[in-house]
Amino acid sequence: MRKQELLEKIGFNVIQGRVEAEDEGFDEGLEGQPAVIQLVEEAIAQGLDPRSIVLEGLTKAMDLVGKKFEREDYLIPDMLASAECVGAAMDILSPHLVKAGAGSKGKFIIATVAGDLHEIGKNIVAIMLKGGGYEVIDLGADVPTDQIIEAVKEHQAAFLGLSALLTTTMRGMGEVIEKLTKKGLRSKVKVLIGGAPTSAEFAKEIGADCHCKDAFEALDRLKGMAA
Ligand code: B12
Repeated sequence: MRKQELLEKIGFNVIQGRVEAEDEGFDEGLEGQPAVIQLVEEAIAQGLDPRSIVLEGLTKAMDLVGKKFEREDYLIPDMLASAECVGAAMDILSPHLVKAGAGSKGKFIIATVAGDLHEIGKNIVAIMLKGGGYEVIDLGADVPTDQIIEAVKEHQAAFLGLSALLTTTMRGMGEVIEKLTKKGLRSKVKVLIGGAPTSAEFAKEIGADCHCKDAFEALDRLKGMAA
C-alpha cells in the first residue's frame, strides 16, 4: 500500500471506530478488512514518520468525527469508538515517538482541567514532550485546580501544560493561573495552554505564557523557554 493511501485508510478506520479487523465499523459490513492496529503497524513497518501518522492519520480524522457529532450524524458512543482507535494507535506509536527522550530538559506537568474528560490531545502532547526530552508528569483528565497547584509545588516543575476542549471548562485554566499567583508560584513555572477552543488571545487574557495549536508547536515554543 502506498504511504498516502495508508494514512487515508488509518483516518477512515478511526472515523469508522474500527480498532481491530473483526470490528464492523460505523457504516457496518467492514469486518475482515484491516483496521487501525494493523494499519498503524504496517505504516511503522514501511518507515512512515510516526509524527505524520499522528497528524495526517489520527488528528485529521478526529476533527471530522467532531464535525459529524456537530451535525448529529454521530452520537457519543461513536465519538468514543473513534477515541478508542486513537488510543490503540498511540499505544503502538508511543515508543517510536519517545525514542529520543532522556527526560533532561525539565519537569513538565500536564493535565486536562476540571470538568473536562477529553484526554487524547493531552496524551499526544505528553508523549511528544517525553520524546523531546522533558520529564512529563501526567495528572490525567478532569483534574481539580488544587491538585494541579499541589503537583506544581511538590515537583517544583518548570512547565505546566493545561488542556481543555470545552468552552465551558477552558475558564478553569484561568482559575489555575490565578491560584498559582495567589500561592506565589506563578513566576516559577511557565504555563502553556492548548485545546480546540483556546487561542493566543485567550492565553493572553488569562495570563498564560503561550498557546500552542498542537504538540509540535509546543516543542517549538519550549525551545525558547529556559527551564
Ligand atoms: C473524542 C471526543 C470526545 C470523547 C473524548 C474521549 C477521550 N478519552 O478523550 C468523549 C466521547 C468522552 C467526548 C465527550 C464530550 N464531548 Co467531545 N469531542 C471529541 C472530539 C470528537 C475529538 C477530540 C480529540 O480527541 N481530538 C483529537 C486531538 C488530537 O486533538 P486536540 O484534543 O485538539 O489536541 C491537540 C491540540 O488541541 C493541542 N492540545 C490539546 N491540549 C493541549 C495542551 C497543551 C499544554 C498543549 C501545548 C497543546 C494541547 O495539541 C493536541 C495534539 O496535537 C471533539 C471534536 C474536535 N474536533 O475537537 C469533540 C468536542 C470537543 N466534544 C464536544 C462536546 C460538546 C462533548 C460533550 C459535552 C458531549 C455531551 N453532550 O456529553 C462531552 C463532554 C464530556 C466532558 N465532560 O468532557 C464539542 C465541544 C463543543 C464546545 N465548543 O465546547 C466538540 C468540539 C465536538 C463538537 N464539534 O461539537 N468527546
